[in-house]
Amino acid sequence: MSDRISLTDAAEELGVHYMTAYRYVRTGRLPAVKDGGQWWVASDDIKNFSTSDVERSPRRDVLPQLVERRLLAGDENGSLQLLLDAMAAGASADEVYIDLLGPALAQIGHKWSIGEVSIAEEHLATATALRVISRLGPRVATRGRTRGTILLAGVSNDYHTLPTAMLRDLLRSRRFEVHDLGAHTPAESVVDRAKMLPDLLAIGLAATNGDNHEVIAETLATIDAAALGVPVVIGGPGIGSPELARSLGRCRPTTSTLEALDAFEQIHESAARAS
Ligand code: B12
Repeated sequence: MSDRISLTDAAEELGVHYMTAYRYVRTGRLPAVKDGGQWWVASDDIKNFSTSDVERSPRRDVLPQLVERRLLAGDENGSLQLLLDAMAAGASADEVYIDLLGPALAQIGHKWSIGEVSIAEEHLATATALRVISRLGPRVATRGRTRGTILLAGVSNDYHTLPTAMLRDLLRSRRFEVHDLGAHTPAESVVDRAKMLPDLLAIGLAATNGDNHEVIAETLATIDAAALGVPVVIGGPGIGSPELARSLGRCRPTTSTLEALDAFEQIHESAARAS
């Protein structure tokens, strides 16, 4: 068992400011234990750290793994710091949400589905992710005159909250006003809210749960019957395929986050042309 030194001495050995070394610890890059109100680092970990540049400024490809670890540890500040560091290093909002946070959650989901991660761990990670994006959202939103309103909701009987919350932030970074009704929203409530939005451009439905096609069909039929005059974009792993989604009702299916963002941009353009 290698001996340990205080984080203050570790910072000196690494040639960085104490706060930088503390950030390495908080973001899970430098293993450390807190004992007697003080952080302690094993000498071996310092040796490994000083030789590997990966830990100092993690390459983009290992970041989802680091984010996954912080989320599973319930470490809100550490997860957020990793994403803010990536933005400081030039990552766009799209890259942070689509290439870092998305894959981290998908990996947690995969490990959960094969029993490597418990329901409690998945719940902790999800709750932490929700708090992280609630702090990240205001930083990626773009100020200025909005380009119209988009109403987002998760279809009924689907308890996945993050898909609309993540897309909401990316749409706000494109200066759209977004109303996110969250998971498990009855179709009637989507219609009620839509009727209250004068400059409504489109409705966006998230379908994550796999075996929910009947509810999707009912939701699309209810919205269609309300004749709101705006397109309905629907996406997520729960739609199966675009063909299947179209067979369920009048909608514009999207199979990825970027495709969804493009769909709303095109809808905005055609509305601008029509006005
Ligand atoms: C967290 C989670 C849960 C949590 C949700 C808690 C919460 N508050 O959100 C809970 C515990 C409730 C849950 C329950 C279940 N879950 Co779950 N869940 C997950 C997990 C780990 C993360 C989901 C998430 O939020 N991802 C966020 C982003 C990353 O998801 P995303 O789909 O990529 O979102 C993007 C797309 O929707 C895209 N998009 C594309 N086009 C469009 C269009 C619009 C309009 C919008 C808004 C978005 C959009 O934009 C989004 C943002 O980037 C996933 C794993 C995964 N792969 O994502 C499993 C996962 C989605 N769950 C799964 C399953 C099977 C279930 C359960 C059925 C398990 C069970 N047996 O009980 C239940 C279903 C409960 C229900 N009725 O909904 C499967 C779904 C497989 C499938 N499609 O059939 C997954 C993939 C796990 C797995 N690998 O098996 N789950």
